[in-house]
Amino acid sequence: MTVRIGMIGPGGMGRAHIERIHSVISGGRVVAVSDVNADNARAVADQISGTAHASSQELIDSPDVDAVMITSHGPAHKPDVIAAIRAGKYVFCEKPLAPTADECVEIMQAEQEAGKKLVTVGFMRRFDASYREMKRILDDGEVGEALMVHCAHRNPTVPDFYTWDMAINDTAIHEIDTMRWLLGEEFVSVRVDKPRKTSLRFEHLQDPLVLILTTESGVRVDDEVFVNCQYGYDIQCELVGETGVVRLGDQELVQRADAHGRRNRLTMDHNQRFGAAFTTEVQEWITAVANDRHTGSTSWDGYAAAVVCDAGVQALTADGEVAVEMMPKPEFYA
Ligand code: NAD
Ligand code: ISE
Repeated sequence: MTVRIGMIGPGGMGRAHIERIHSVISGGRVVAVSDVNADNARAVADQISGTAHASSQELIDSPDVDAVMITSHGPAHKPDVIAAIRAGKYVFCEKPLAPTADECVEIMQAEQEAGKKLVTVGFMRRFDASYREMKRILDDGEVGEALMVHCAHRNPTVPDFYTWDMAINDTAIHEIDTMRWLLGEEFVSVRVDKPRKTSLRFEHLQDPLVLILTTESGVRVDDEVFVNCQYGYDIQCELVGETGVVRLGDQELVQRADAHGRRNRLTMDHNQRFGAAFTTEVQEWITAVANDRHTGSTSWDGYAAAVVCDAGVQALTADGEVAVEMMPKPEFYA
């Protein structure tokens, strides 16, 4: 069976997913698209010999669409995720599930009313081979109990529509989700430290910043977010355990040695750095949909990340720590 996918918002991320689905991944095909930018929908539909729908709802209701991928901007996600749930269709939604925890609660309510887990959130780092090996080492007790994790999330530059809160709910959300998954526990507080700002980008941003997060058991996670670092897409993570330390290898690209020295080529964006993780993530989703199963991060994970982000955004303007107030996990997501 080929899973016929309808994609809402085929911009940069969506087109990269289409490329993967049509050239590397098996079992699925993007057959329909919609976009607030109708010209974009038409152009992508022509490229894939598919249908351009006039609205998200029309795409979701189409009998030719088995499952939905949402790759529009975060603030646009909620109504389309809920419409897909109400149509009884599996839906893969790029992160964030929605920009605030309240919106994620509405999505969880709709999903529980449907009585079936239909929503997968695109937290692709859970599928990255290096993070998976780090988790195996921790879970097998090879470095003892986790005490601290040092993370860095650096982008070369961001566009001018990137607002100050996006450092948390668009960028740091990746570490927030990955650390919840890696450590297997929730965060209870967050603080934001604000170092000297880079002069190389927009005045409205606090760039860089450092999130200091604490988990239920007291593990301390620091996350440097620096989205105008100029030199590359540089993702770092070092977990300090009671008996050892494990850190991510440096990038996915080759190391080179020549007359100029020994050096790495750096990845420059998420598609280069996490290309293999995206492929595994989307392949697993398509295979699961074909077998009428849920896979990957749930709406609860989308909600939990959003609660921490909400507290993080508050911490941007607060002095000291902000508590993370999470609702009890519904049995449905246990
Ligand atoms: P983009 O601007 O390139 O594409 C977004 C597309 O959505 C555009 O074509 C836009 O016209 C369309 N759109 C906006 N509002 C819409 C609406 N209400 N209905 C239909 N279409 C709408 O953005 P992008 O960089 O591709 O990001 C898209 C999503 O992917 C975001 O949620 C972003 O956070 C996520 N993303 C994830 C990663 C990752 O590493 N996992 C990386 C980049 C982006
Ligand atoms: C973007 O939306 C992503 O998800 C990237 O992975 C991240 O590095 C970037 O900061 C975000 O804006």
